[in-house]
Amino acid sequence: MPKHILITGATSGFGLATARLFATEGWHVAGTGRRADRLDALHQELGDAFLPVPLDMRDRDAVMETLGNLPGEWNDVDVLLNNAGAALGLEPAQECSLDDWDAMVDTNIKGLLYATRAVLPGMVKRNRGHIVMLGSIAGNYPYAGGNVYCGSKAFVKQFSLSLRADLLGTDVHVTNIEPGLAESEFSIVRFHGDTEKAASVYEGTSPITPQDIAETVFWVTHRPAHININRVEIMPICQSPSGPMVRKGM
Ligand code: NDP
Ligand code: 8X3
Repeated sequence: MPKHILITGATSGFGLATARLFATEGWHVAGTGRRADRLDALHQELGDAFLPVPLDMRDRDAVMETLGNLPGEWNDVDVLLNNAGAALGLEPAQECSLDDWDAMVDTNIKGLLYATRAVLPGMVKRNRGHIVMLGSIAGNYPYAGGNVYCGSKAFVKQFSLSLRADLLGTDVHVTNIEPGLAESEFSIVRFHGDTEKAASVYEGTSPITPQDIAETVFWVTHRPAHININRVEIMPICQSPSGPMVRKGM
């Protein structure tokens, strides 16, 4: 009997690479995304091992109804990968678009909460399962222009740890994966479709790849059942944490 992973945001980047890896390893993969054409293409590629679930994670009723009632065996979710998310804009807070802020809060925080709430009761009832979050180093280290994105990922980190506390006494696992610089469509989305600006982020670097993250998701979900990987922070070797900034001449 194949195991089941539900991946939010399977149309691109980390989610897409994870869908491919888990399907190759014999898992059944349900994947959400707003771009139904990409979900259909993945369905063509992976066949019956893939269930396309077109969904906007910001739509609370649709997420609760759809992810809480997946068809047949698909509803016994072994792993939920809370991956759908975005950074929008890199302006200082006083110049940011409120629409961008709303979209980040609604997707990175609220969408993740809805998916978790939809799937968690079944996991607790079955007394098995694993919720894997795509947090970020942005939840650990602030940077200029990161404002709400950093805040949303700090929320994901603390929510993951709090879930562990709520789930104590069950065999449901929770892990927050916290990548640094990684190349996907992330920066194209951040810069609202400006592909040149997005490419410049990765120029002269060897960033994390979506495959690296897929392998990390696979690793954390294949540890012995008696342990829980709470957090995994990953950077490319060309990146390091930096300390607080100093303004001189004041
Ligand atoms: P991509 O932009 O390549 O992929 C984002 C995915 O999220 C897409 O499948 C997209 O699907 C989905 N998504 C976004 N908004 C919604 C929504 N409202 N409803 C449903 N799906 C949505 O980025 P990454 O793969 O890089 O990002 C994946 C996660 O990893 C995000 O949470 C991101 O914050 C995090 N992350 C990324 C890093 C990076 O540097 N790339 C580093 C650290 C963390 P669609 O557009 O079809 O709806
Ligand atoms: C993505 C990594 O540093 O661009 O979460 O915020 S960063």
